[in-house]
Amino acid sequence: MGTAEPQVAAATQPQTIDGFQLVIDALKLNGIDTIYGLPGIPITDLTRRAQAEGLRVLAFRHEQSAGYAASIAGFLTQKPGICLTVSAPGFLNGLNALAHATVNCFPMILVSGSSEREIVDLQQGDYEEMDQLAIAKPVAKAAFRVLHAEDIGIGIARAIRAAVSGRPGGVYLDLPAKLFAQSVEAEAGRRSLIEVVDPAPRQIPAPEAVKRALGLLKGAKKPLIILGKGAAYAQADADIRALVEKTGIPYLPMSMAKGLLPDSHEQCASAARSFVLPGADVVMLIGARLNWLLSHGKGKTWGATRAKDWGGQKFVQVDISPQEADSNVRIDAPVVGDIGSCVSALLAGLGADWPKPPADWLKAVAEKKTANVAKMAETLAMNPSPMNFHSALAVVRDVVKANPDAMLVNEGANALDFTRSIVDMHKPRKRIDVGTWGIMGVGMGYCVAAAAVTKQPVIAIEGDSAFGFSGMEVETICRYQLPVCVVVMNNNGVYKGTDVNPRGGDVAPTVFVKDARYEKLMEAFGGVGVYARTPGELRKGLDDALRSRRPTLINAVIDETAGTESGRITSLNPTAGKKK
Ligand code: ADP
Ligand code: TZD
Ligand code: MG
Repeated sequence: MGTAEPQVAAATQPQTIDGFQLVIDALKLNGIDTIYGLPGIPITDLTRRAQAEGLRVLAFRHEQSAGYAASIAGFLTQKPGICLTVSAPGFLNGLNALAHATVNCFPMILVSGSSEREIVDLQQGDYEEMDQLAIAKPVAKAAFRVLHAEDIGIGIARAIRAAVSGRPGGVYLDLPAKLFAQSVEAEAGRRSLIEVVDPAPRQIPAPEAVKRALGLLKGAKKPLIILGKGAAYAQADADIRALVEKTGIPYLPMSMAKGLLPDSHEQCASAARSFVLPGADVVMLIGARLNWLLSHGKGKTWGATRAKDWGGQKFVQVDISPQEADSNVRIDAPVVGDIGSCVSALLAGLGADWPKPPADWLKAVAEKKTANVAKMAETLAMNPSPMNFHSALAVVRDVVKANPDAMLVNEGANALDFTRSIVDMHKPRKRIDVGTWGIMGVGMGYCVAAAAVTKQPVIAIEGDSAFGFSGMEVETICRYQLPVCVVVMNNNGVYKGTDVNPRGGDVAPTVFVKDARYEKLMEAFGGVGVYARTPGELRKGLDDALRSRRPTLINAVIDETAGTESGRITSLNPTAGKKK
């Protein structure tokens, strides 16, 4: 008899939903399936409950790696990568990645728990007290804070739109601890969530802008196309290839645009870079900025006599940001819109009788390319002992060719520059690297995200210094049993291992412990360690790793004298008396 009463009471009790659940539901509603993060107050339960609700929660050893993972997941998927951190110190550890995402135009949302607003704002000394929103703003594309559970849906919708629409970037979302425990009536809570409709709307270029660009290209005697990582991000691969092939114009891929068309393509001018940049008269940039990586469109690289002078090329720039044009030199034909729409409009405008570029230009580019490829082949064929960057990377080049679906992660100085020029890419979005800032530390975070997102094997070519920034994440790689093979190009230091402290005592600042056994780090967590002193040993290690898909670290012993200061950008080092 008495049992009926409590049931009636339960039925009339309003059902509620808490802040934790609303965050999870909002993410799921928007197709987010993975969180990259590191638990702790106040978000530990969020990580647990997200996992229990079927989201993949990948927990890292340092928030910076989780952030880099989220940023590159954004690049690969066109959905915001989510990085979840605790307050103040965890937030700050993630901040570098947020800035990296913004600078590189990768969509990412850094979600951080934060402390009590009332105490933070009065600076009364709360646990991990910090005004995180204010600190995130200058490095984020947008930053939001949610104070009430009923606004979680709006907060997440705004963050998603800000991250992926227009020029993508890093967004900060501040979730104060109190929010998670707040409850709202379940039905109202559910109605407050937003499934974002068309988060990255197409932006169609103006017809007259397309016409202007085509007119300029048509009149060119020595045209060149430069593809950047914006073009890779856009996933308009077939149309980009068609545009390049139908115009017959030689093209240069920027680092992360390698493979958009296979590097072996006959129109690829990578091997003639220092010939085509100064030689071209009309250059079409597609998703590439004229920043330092392209010498700002000025100076000797572009055929000018003095460093600050413009080279005289005319530029077409295809970009989603209307403010990008004229940032460094005059852009004669800006085409503003999303790359998919722009490239398809350009293609449509080519018509049936588009003339190929003048034969003497194509011949000159081809000759330069053949000569440089032959020179490089000679260097690559040498087999010095100890190995140098070339003999080791000749092996990597062959392995990547045999495994074109594998992801290639790359960071370091010489380890970066030589890999970029020696290892051909065969498919789009397979190469991910240090990006616009030339940042060290992205490596292991990228490996985890690349494996999680693509399910393909990952090969990471890492300078020994670069690897050190995120080396502890080999535990993360082992924990999730990811098919990642890390190759540490071990030359005993930053650029080289040969510097000497003229005063004796401490070793030079660029030098590490000699012959460090990095492979044992992987073994410590159950992965495979390989010590490779010859190209044959390196080849075997890579082949075994790709076959077994077991976490592997190959310690590739490289001649410690082989590198150069700062790799290919020695000239950026300030030196006394140098005029810039
Ligand atoms: P890279 O370093 O490869 O030269 P950048 O990062 O300098 O490339 O340039 C990428 C450019 O691509 C940015 O200016 C960005 O605004 C643009 N971009 C990114 N995504 C898109 C897109 N979907 N459509 C058009 N432009 C885009
Ligand atoms: N810190 C961060 C976050 N990013 C950086 N780019 C640097 C420092 C400076 N830096 C470079 O630009 S490359 C590099 C550093 C420290 C490491 C180069 O050494 P490596 O590569 O072992 O990774 P190589 O093959 O020895 O040149
Ligand atoms: Mg090194």
